[in-house]
Amino acid sequence: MSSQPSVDTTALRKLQPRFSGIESGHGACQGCGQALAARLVLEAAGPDVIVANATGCLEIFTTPWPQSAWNVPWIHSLFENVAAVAAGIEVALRAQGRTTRVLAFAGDGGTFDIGFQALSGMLERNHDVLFVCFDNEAYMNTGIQRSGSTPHGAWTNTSPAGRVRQGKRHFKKDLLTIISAHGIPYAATASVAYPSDLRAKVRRALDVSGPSFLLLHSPCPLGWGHDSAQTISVDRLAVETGLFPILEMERGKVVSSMKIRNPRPVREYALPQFRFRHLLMDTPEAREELEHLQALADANIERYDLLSEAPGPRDSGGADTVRRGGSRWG
Ligand SMILES: Cc1ncc(C[n+]2csc(CCOP(=O)(O)OP(=O)(O)O)c2C)c(N)n1
Ligand code: SF4
Ligand SMILES: [Mg+2]
Repeated sequence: MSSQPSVDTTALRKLQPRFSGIESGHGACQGCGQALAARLVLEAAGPDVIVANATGCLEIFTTPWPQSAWNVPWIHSLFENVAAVAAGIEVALRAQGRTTRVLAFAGDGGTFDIGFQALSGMLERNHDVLFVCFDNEAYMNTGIQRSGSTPHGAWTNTSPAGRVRQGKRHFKKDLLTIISAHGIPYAATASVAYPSDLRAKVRRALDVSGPSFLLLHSPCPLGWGHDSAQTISVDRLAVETGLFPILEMERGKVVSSMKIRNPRPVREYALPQFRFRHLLMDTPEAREELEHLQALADANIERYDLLSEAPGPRDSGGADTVRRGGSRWG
């Protein structure tokens, strides 16, 4: 009989998160960035919250009737009105003198596109709600259709790649700038590849009084076509290429950014993903589109002054990342 290594379960338990807002056993795909992202947001927000959740993958995979993976009060809204539902909850809680915080969760389709009108109204009316957009850059729940957030050149079922066109023809909508034009107290971007940064931003957003917004890059192995074990490494590359800048804004002004110590070419980001596979072919059209994507990444780096040679407390080459074994939860 082989001897088993002894496991100190008490020590292991101490390494587990203090509060888990979403239980395991839900139906997300393996390696789903959104499932990890939602867990991290709730870990930071704590139990005294109410979540309003727009239709989309997160809502579907956590609530197959009659089960629920949520450990917090949770309500499913329509695809388009989660911000209005959250605003109503916030007003009711305020009228009751309660301090419970309200979170609105939506995908990129429910934020950039169909839910934008309700979101803009919620920000303009100054509701004390944290709106989190889980950005997986397409309408995943209904079978990978392009959204306003899908990056230029990416394949989806409604932005096909072939002889006539090379994936999506339009740019990813610059939502953060549109949000910041509302002059809200706090808006930020974050990535599941940098969990400490992500959790700190959730706490910061909940500390401010008034509306706050978090754009959370959340890889989708099914829709992006990467291996489910590569979710974190792919999202690190989204940051390290400059394609997804990590920023904080207060009242419309950028107040901090995650510096890139070792910028990577977009080819490296595209390589593990099916949705960019056509851009790596040896044709003039593919080369041109890849150059275009690189130019977009370079423009972000320049616009937000993202390059840094020195290691800093918040740089993309730092230690803040998810590691196998979960030893960094705390
Ligand atoms: C008014 C309306 N139109 C279309 C749908 C169908 N629908 C449900 S979820 C979804 C896609 C959601 O995409 P996104 O918000 O990006 O979330 P994801 O599934 O990618 O996480 C669509 C089109 C709907 N429920 N309601
Ligand atoms: S389709 Fe994508 S977003 Fe939806 S559960 Fe699967 S990995 Fe997650
Ligand atoms: Mg989506």
